[in-house]
Amino acid sequence: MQRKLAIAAALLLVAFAGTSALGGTYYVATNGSDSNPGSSTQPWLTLQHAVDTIANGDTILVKPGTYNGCRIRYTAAAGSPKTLAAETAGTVLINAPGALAYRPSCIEVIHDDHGYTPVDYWVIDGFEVTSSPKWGIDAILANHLTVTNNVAHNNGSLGMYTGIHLAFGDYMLVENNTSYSNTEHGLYCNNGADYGIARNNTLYSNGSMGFHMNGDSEQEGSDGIMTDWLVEKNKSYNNTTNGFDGDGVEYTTWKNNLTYGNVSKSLHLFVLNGEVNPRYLRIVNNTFINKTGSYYVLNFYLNKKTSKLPGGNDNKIFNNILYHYETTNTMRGSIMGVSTWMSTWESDYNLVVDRFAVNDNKTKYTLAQWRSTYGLDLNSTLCLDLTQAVVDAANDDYHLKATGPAVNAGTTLTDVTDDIEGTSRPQGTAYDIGCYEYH
Ligand SMILES: [Ca+2]
Ligand SMILES: [Ca+2]
Repeated sequence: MQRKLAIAAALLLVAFAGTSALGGTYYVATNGSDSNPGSSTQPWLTLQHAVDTIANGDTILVKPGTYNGCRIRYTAAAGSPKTLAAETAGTVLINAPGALAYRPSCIEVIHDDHGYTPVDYWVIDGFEVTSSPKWGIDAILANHLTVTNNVAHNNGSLGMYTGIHLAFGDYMLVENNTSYSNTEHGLYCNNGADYGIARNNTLYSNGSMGFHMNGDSEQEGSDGIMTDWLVEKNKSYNNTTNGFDGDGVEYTTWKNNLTYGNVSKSLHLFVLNGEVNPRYLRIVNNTFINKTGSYYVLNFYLNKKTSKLPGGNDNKIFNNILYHYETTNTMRGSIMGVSTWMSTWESDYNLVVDRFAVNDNKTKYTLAQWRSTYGLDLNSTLCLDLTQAVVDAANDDYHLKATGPAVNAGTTLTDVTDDIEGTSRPQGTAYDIGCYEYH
């Protein structure tokens, strides 16, 4: 009987999916009219009319051209998303907020100016978003939001604002976007948002971080903790502060990511606005390259105020390239830890320079001292010349050299099944270190 019930439930799901697949498709074009029916031959004119009009399961396709943005204010439903998409990715430029903008940002997903009412299950796909006074794409309490295939650049003329800013919502998917030269961050997910995925985004030359994650307990409605994110296959480079960070983040994985050329750290884990110190994190198979003048590659930070918060425990650091160009400077290095947290950590099979520290550089170690003091990185590989490990560091090609020290020098990780380019792991005799598997 139980099996029959399960089959019936499965059939219901199929029927439901079939219904949503039959949702209507509507069009917007620069020569359209909002009094048209929204068909391909009689399209609408404005994005705002389109997003206000469609029903659950419907899709809006925007024809090539330049448009003002919109405020998405009505929710969709599980199994019946509403989609706002460029008919052809890269041919639709949105370079100003819409008439109903609150924030103002080019594409807003927010019900009202309080943001207390969720606007869920939307898909935003394929737009070039630029020249916003504040944020480019900007969502406040949009659960199950998908933001994909967009390019956000040169946004934030009124101050420090982010290309793609997604606050409060759980289960968000941010995939295949490029965000560059915005006045603040490339990608910013915050206000306690949980269960998100940031995958295959390219984030560069932003005024602050590539990807900023912030629990942000100061915002009403936020629990101050970012729980259970997957951050994978992203590239974050040449940003003005850090490549990645996490403020109040737990149970989160960074894997197969690449950083280089960022001004401060590759990955910074701390509490400023969050409510939990970094705990239960997996930092695996990343290539993190820190340039001259930057701080530690992987940096954990605890201060007097945040020492009253829970966390800091059970972090795992495997198979990463943690390279710093200043291999002899005692103020920079591969990992900055926190001494009171590290008895619960595991760190090994990384490619490192000969410098580690704890407690914001109060105590510094060589690799040998780090091993004997904490028992970490016993099988890690010392590398004082990156050109031995990667193909062409001077031109930012961090694929591995066949004969380099990172090839087949990692450990088997069952949650890392491929590399940043989709090459299955392992190739050869063992896992490689870093985001690229040599093949
Ligand atoms: Ca949360
Ligand atoms: Ca290998």
